[in-house]
Amino acid sequence: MRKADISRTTGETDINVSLDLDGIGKSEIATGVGFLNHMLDSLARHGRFDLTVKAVGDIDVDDHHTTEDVGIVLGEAFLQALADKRGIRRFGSAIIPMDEALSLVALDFSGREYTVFDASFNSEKVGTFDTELVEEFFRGFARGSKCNLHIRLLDGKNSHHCIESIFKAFAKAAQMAVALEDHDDIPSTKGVL
Ligand SMILES: [Mn+2]
Repeated sequence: MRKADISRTTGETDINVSLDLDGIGKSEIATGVGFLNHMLDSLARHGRFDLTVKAVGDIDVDDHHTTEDVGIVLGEAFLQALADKRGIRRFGSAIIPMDEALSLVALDFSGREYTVFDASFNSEKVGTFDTELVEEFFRGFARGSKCNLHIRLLDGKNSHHCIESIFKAFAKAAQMAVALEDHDDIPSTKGVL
């Protein structure tokens, strides 16, 4: 069963994540940050992960700690659910449009954190959400999951579309990378990931 349940409490946030990599895309998301809820719902749906995220953070300050920490804990859930990564495809990538926006995401559950984030947005906010937090979320995910994550916004105008295309591309890339192949090996020449 490729599942994980992780709870993490700090002085800034209290986060619970349940993840089933072999789910059907159902989600229960309550982070207190509306746009982040919308993106995590999209991630579960398009990656076909079953995902529960409950977060209580210091959103009276701003959405920074909650967004970053949800990224970290979600990453930790992927790491735990993948266990020794036996049989997985390991690499995944997707180029996904949303109207005029177009995003590329490539990732490798390599066991080593590295993030390249090449996207800038035309507006500082979507709703009440600061668009600069998208990068914080994905840097957190790479840290928690120990993955190599490349994100490029190739085109786009509307910030909501741009960010949503990134999350959808991330969902499809992650779905591809965690997929089980027809072998029982750990996909590394080192024999460990
Ligand atoms: Mn939307």
